[in-house]
Amino acid sequence: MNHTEHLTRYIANFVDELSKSGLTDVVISPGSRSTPLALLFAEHPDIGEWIVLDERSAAFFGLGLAKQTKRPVALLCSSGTAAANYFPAIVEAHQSRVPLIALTADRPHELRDVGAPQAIDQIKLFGDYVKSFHEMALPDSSETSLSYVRTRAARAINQALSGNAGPVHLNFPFREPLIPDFSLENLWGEPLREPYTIWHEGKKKLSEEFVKLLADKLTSTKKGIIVCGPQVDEDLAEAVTLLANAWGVPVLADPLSQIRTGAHSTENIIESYDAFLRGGKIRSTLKPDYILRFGAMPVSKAYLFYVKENPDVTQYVVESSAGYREPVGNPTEFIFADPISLCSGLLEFGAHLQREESEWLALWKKLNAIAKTHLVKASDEILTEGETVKQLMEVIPNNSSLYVGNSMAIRDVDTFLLTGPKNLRLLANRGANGIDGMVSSGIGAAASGQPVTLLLGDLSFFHDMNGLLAAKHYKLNITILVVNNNGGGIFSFLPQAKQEKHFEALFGTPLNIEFEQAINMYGGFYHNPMNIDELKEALLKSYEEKGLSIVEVKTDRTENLHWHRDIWRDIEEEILKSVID
Ligand SMILES: Cc1ncc(C[n+]2csc(CCOP(=O)(O)OP(=O)(O)O)c2C)c(N)n1
Ligand SMILES: [Mg+2]
Repeated sequence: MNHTEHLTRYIANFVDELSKSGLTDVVISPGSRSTPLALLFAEHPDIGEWIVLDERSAAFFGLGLAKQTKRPVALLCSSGTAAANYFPAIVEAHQSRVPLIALTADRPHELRDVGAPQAIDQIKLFGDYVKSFHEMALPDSSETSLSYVRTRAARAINQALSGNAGPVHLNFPFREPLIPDFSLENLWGEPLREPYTIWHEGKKKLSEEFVKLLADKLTSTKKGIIVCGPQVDEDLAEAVTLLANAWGVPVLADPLSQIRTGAHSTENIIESYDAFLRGGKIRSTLKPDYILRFGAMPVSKAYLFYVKENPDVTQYVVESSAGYREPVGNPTEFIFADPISLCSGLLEFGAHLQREESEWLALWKKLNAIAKTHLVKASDEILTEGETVKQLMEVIPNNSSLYVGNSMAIRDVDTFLLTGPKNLRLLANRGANGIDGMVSSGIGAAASGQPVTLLLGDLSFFHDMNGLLAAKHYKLNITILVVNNNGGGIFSFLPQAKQEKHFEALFGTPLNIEFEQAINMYGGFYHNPMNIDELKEALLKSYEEKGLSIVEVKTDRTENLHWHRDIWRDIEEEILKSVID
């Protein structure tokens, strides 16, 4: 057997096993060393490929697609700095538990560390940010090698998905020539063969005895709270709200919890806690007996203060597999169990205890109602940042996804995503909170074919304008709402804002550029609404348009700061006057 046949059979078996293990999408960046994988991916009938030139953008595109589809996505690039450009998305995938399979091509071993072109040390390039790294053997098509390469493909998918999902990295050394031979008989191996390796993994469950003990303990107190932080399982909403309703406790729901909106009961959901927990006196009045949290730590800083101020309150943090997501440092009981089964177990054992609405629950609901009244108060015609997000929530289509950028975007969504029946999926890169890769992530999510709106700030948009190319290239439908306050608006809320001499240069960092020209370059529709009616109209139009639509709202950072502070002050004043004294 010659070199080409060894190479072809080895890589064809690898690609085929990825497909048999559930891989449907690969994001490929062009390069020579990765040729065998690129060509065989392109040739495989059941794997779709997305070609994205810039590897940094390609990896975020894959991340967005994997987040939206909840399926693993493979990334393929050439050797050298190409691979290093995957790093930010790998970090985000690790921290937000997204299954990515990074496949990097490499020089063969004799060309490493000898001054060969485009050669860097790719061994364990992503350090501990991947769940596993494996240096693949050189291509060979002996039976042993084909069984090895299939096993490695299946293991990569399993490792990416099992427990807390995350990225894995396989590094492929290739010798030239790199072109496979598609004409080989049985290119993909035995056509009807089952997957090479199959895993069966169960959900974690605690003993009935423990669940009963926990239910007894929690229902023996009156002032519990359930908190739902960022998490992706849509089915949790039903289970957790049934429990909260039965126990008569409030559910503080983060915007990324998938619990604020939907067909489940939202009567005990508190969504405006970020606004009213800003007041120190209000926080101290709301001392809970316990906190039962599902998902990651919520976005809200006010909630973080609230937890910090109650170090003596037992926190129960539920993780479906494992993890330590308790940044406050309070004593915590971690519960590693499937959240939905845990809710139904707790409900079964503790259902008899609470029925009528407690004063505790009524108080939370009252504060929530006051905060909401201020937040939804009809404003004048000025298109503030808050108003922009509020309007978006009104017109965003049912059964669609909202990908939210970091900085003020996620905070404004925290404020304005109010409970309601709309079926929305909320996505964000909150693993590492980067302002990088947001355009690519949103467009990657749109590559699933489902409708996506991306909301982000101007610096985040600028940071990843390269990402727009994929939308043009693949004619993907996406609405991108850019809140352009000409700089980093979030910094105006921080103590740095008082450093007037250096603030604009170091933190405000205005771009002073016209995005419209860039959008024309990528063939996008462009809207620049000047008031609330125009914004609504522009958004509705963007949902009708086929392809890339950008709605740019120009706002003012200082005005935004005052607007937020005024509302928070009004909410606190009213609560202190009418509810808590
Ligand atoms: C990759 C990366 N670089 C820098 C930061 C620090 N950072 C946080 S918010 C922010 C400004 C974001 O500005 P913009 O996207 O316009 O949002 P705004 O604050 O105006 O809402 C920066 C630079 C970060 N989070 N990630
Ligand atoms: Mg900005």
